[in-house]
Amino acid sequence: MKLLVTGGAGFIGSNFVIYMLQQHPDYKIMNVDALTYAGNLENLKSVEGNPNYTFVKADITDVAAMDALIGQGVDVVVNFAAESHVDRSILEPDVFVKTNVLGTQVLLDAAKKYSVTKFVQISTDEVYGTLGATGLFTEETPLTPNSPYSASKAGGDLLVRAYHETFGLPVNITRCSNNYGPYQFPEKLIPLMVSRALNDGALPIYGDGLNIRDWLYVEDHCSAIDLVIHNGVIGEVYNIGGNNERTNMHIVKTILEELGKPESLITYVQDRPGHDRRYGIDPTKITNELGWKPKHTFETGIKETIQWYLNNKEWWTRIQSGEYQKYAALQYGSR
Ligand code: NAD
Ligand code: TDX
Repeated sequence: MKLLVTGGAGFIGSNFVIYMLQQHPDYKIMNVDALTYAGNLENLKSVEGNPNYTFVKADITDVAAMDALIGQGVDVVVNFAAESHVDRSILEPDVFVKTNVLGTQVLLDAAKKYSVTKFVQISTDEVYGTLGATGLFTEETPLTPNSPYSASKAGGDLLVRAYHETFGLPVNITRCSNNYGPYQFPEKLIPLMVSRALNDGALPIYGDGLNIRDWLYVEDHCSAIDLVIHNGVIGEVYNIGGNNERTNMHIVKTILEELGKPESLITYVQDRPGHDRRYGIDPTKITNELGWKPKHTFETGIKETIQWYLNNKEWWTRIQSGEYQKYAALQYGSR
């Protein structure tokens, strides 16, 4: 099988490339990534030189480049490439629409032209909007995105659906909850808090800290996508989540405890505009229909993750010293 993975130099994409080369050593994997601030080829050092792995630097909005790549006998396209950070989407929504909506459509056109056997769109639970105190997101929950990021992801999802309905393109859409694990860019909650705590910096909690996210260890996400590629029923959406709802405050206190740092580092800052209160995924469909089961509990996953950031300080220190500085200054000021 020949897979085109887009955004494979990012957090989940690079974990997925590594996972797939381990699980399916005979598959050919082509990774296309524009290497934005979030793309980092260092994540893929362990697979460099593998004859079944190739990397191409290109933008998914580039029609000619995507045509040339997918025209090389690609069987399955897995689309991870996206602008992925909610806070950045509030600062500059335009690039989110470009990559997440237009980029998806460019890929869909090439996938249709070359009749790929499947197009898998990696989406997010954020397209469902926010939950109150009760209930869970199912695949039937209406899309009511609240941020420019989630609206752009919903736009991409709707195009994927439309290419299936209109042109018969064989597609699946996966919508997962918050991922955590190795190689996550230190702008997202867990790596941000670990890296700031290690430097004895302030830990910025938005609002009251009681917003809830449903955490999924990245490797468990990868195993779910692998199942969807092989066994997902064409045209279907699959929600992926590990039943790990936690408040942000719980996450931050766990990190502080694990690192032996004081709670006095916690700093309440202005809330994120449009901040979704609670996400919670109902994974019944993928569990019952595809037999997916996560391997990690949150308690083991978070410990392994914190340990990874402790062991790989150079990785995140290098990232934080580059382009990231400009964003951090805008988002967090001098704190
Ligand atoms: P990430 O920001 O770490 O990585 C995104 C990758 O896409 C980067 O390597 C970047 O260089 C690349 N990219 C961006 N724009 C591109 C373009 N125009 N052309 C080609 N490449 C481009 O993101 P992530 O956290 O790994 O998320 C991957 C996917 O999973 C995204 O589609 C995201 O919406 C989705 N998702 C993420 C989470 C999460 O918790 N991280 C949860 C649910 C869904
Ligand atoms: O400094 C912070 N302080 C804070 O309180 C940051 C960065 C976040 N938060 C809060 C906001 C959220 O309630 O922590 C929670 C998690 O924030 P993020 O890590 O930014 O993730 P989230 O907004 O939930 O979105 C993530 O999960 C769904 C990914 O970034 C998306 O790509 C994915 O679709």
